[in-house]
Amino acid sequence: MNIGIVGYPTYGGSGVVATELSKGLARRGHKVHFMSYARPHRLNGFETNISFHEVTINAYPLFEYPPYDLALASHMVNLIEYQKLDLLHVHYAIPHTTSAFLAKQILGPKAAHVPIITTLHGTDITIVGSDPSYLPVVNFSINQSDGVTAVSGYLRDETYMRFEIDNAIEVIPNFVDLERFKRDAKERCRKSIVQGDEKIITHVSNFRKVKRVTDVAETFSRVLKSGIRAKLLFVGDGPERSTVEAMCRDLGCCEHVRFLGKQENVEEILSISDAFMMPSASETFGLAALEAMSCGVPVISSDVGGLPELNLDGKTGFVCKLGDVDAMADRAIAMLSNPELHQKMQLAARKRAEDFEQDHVVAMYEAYYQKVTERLKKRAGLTAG
Ligand code: GMT
Repeated sequence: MNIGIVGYPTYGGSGVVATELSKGLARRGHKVHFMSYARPHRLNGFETNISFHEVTINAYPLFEYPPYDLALASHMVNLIEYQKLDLLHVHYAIPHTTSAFLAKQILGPKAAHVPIITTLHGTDITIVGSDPSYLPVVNFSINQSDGVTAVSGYLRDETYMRFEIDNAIEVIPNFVDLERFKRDAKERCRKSIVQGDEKIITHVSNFRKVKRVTDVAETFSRVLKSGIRAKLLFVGDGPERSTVEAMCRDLGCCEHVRFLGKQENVEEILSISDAFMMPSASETFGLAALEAMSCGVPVISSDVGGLPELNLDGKTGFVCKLGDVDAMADRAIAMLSNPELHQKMQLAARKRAEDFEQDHVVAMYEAYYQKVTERLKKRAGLTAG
């Protein structure tokens, strides 16, 4: 198929899923046209069958906020028409789904056979999309999509609860490349961070408030106080970074904490980590946790959103009440001080990650594309008849 994919290029799960899905589809012989305002960080080399189309937004003195959604819709019109797209798959509803609807309206009968599929990822439903300033447009646009998927059962249910949705929402979970994200002794790399039996606790995020990075620091400080020797690695960057740095100073644990910033090859760090922390206030799936689990790293997470679907409490790690840093520290201490339990959880984490194997999930998307395309064709046939 000739597939148009739209996603955000920034460090964040929806952009990673859109990019990795593009690569997976391309490997299966499809031609993929990726549209965004910048090249996503995981689409950094030449990929057979993938073309990147940068959506440029021309500045004009009148515009304080240049209308990206319109520039994107124009781009979609061109690609549907001149690249003869068979399907348009947008990741994150705002504003991608609305731009796709507009593009299809503009092309009329010329695009009637081109399905629009929206994948809902998270705050496009739970935070931004539910805001009254966007809700009616998001609700309308989702209903205009020919197919809708959500990355977890939780997100599907939440979408039905918050919006008035006429469409069936199919759950297609996020996925991981098990070959890339795997355990690796890498003793040299480990030794550059820790000594002897010291443990590595890792957190990866874009440091938005919703990630509760300060809970990570508080939990870590309690782990250190228990006598466990450990280092905390913060990977990523974002608005809460300076707050958490100050907190580490106040807690007196700075010398055991390293801020590594944005990393291209996050798997190198995950593959030598002993525990991963995701104490988020909202998380529809938790792709970063899945990547850690694939590297055999048990996850200590909050109990919100889709996290309990992924991280199985007491098996692949621990699921604790949101904000309960004492519980998170207790669980981390119990696991890191018990080698047998730790190893059992490491194996279980990897095993659980295998349920989300990349090719298997890409094939689910492929099957869904077929289903939606057939349905649209049938509908068009019935209308014509
Ligand atoms: O919705 C967001 O906050 C942004 C989005 C992203 O681009 O990072 O994250 C969501 O989508 C990811 C990929 O499907 C999920 O793994 C994340 O759990 C989800 N984030 C939230 O729900 C906060």
